[in-house]
Amino acid sequence: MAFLKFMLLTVFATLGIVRSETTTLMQGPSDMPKKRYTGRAAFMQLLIDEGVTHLFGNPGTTELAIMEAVPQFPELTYVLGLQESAVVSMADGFARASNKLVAVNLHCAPGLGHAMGALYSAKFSGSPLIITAGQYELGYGLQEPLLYEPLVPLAQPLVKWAVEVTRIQDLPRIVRRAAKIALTPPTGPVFISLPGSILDDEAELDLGSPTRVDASNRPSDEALDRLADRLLHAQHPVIIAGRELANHDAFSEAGELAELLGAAVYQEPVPYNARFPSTHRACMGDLTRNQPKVRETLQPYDLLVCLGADLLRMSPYSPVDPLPEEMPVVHITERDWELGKNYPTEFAFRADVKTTLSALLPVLRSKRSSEQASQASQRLSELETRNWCVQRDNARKQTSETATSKPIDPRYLMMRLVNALPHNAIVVEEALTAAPALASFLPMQDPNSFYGLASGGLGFGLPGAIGISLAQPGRPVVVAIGDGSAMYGIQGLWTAAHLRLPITYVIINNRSYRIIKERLLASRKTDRFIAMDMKDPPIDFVSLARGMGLKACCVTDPGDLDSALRDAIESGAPNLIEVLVADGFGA
Ligand SMILES: Cc1ncc(C[n+]2csc(CCOP(=O)(O)OP(=O)(O)O)c2C)c(N)n1
Ligand SMILES: [Mg+2]
Repeated sequence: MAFLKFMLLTVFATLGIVRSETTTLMQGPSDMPKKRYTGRAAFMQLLIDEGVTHLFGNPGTTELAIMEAVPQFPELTYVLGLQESAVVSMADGFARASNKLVAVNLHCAPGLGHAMGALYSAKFSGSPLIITAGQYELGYGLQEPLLYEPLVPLAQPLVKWAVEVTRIQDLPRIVRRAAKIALTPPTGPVFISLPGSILDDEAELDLGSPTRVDASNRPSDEALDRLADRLLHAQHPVIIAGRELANHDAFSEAGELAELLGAAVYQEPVPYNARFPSTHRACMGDLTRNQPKVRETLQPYDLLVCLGADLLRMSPYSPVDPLPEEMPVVHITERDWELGKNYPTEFAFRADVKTTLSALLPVLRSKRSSEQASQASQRLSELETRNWCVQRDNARKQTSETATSKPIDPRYLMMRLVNALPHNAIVVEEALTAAPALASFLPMQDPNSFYGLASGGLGFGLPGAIGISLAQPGRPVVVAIGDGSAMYGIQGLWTAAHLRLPITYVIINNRSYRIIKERLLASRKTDRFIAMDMKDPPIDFVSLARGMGLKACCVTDPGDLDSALRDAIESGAPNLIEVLVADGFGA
């Protein structure tokens, strides 16, 4: 029948009639070769077709159909996490370190519930995850069995799209659409609820093919021309370098922009990733999230260029606005939501930061007068007297004075940790009160050299490092993590050991939530610290790690740090080093 219709339409088309229908018939899904699939096999095949290589999960009864299919699809590696929050953090880490689509399979409502904090972080980082969860057979939920709750409304607030499959025939369209949505900037997680009856159903299906939206766009030549004039007329330009520079491998373009303009460069306040090479002579380091300090830092400048960054995303409230009054803003980002979100923006471009800079640089080079060039080079010479490298030298001198302090000074630990890193190491940071010291010693190098606590939601770092390691095989991963933070994702230790990943966990153990104490003292002027200590009993991280199959040791003497760190990193095996550090309040 289909053949007859095809022949007829071909004849009509030759005569110039119903041309579009013919095209539809030849290219449309209905006439593509169909094959018989179970829902579970179609789901797995669709993920593979979309380029997914890893499925992170934690199985239960409602996921058994998937678990039955897993061995038949060896192209897709199943990674087991022992709690759903850890599962999503691992997937988030993989996505952040690869920019690739990643799949997750969680256990119905309680599993998705466990994962919500990690899903918040994945949303914050814009990780392209297809999160799925098993659901009861369609209709059975009405009887309210154990573990039942509708899943779509649970996931909805934290994803770009949430849907339940209600017919096996929709599975290809849903997975294809989910992949397209997750990967189209602004990228982010999506959610699919998979009822058992769909996974066990069978049908003739055309799986279709992926759609990728080309988002490598740039402003028009005319707009770039105006932008170049604006930039060259600034007397004191400053650049905020953001995560998109790392995601799009645009460090050299951003570096050249800084050179041409003689602009200071600050890394954006959210430590998503490396953002900008620290050893560039215009790099002034991290902008911080202290509003008065940010305002004071930016005050001397007369033009703010926000490159692939969020415009001054802060954390705790302050009555002081971080952006100085009347500061003109140029903002280039692929995330249109960020443009003009909090501040009026003179030039707002929704564009790919690398494509845009590549087109802008030649315009700047040709337009820049010799006077502008000499002013830019004067500004660069001035920046070189106080840039990140100069600040690092000062921090090293100051910190060396604490070399023999006991308990170990956390800043000294950070200095030794950075010193022990091989050139290709990746650092994962969830270090809270030790984070500023780490930032002062650790040079951001290649775009994959660093991943920080971006969303503020604790629990990413420990399991996130597993996904990062899987996405960047061959690179040693070192995790600098607070004792409090480590406990939000501790189950990840087992997966790191199970997969024998080259990860060294450095637990900065001050036996407390030091940052919460400091904030209580600073903002509420009280030192009655309730529920901020983990001293009674103390947490024994060495036993925890050994209990989950990692090598582990505890360092109390600063003189033992170098050898412990080197041995652990060089072993190429999963390791944990617990370091007892000063708690900041005399112990
Ligand atoms: C999911 C989550 N729960 C609670 C918090 C609140 N919180 C922020 S920092 C912190 C303490 C972190 O302690 P630790 O990792 O030991 O670092 P330290 O402050 O001691 O340097 C807590 C509980 C949070 N940010 N996220
Ligand atoms: Mg602590």
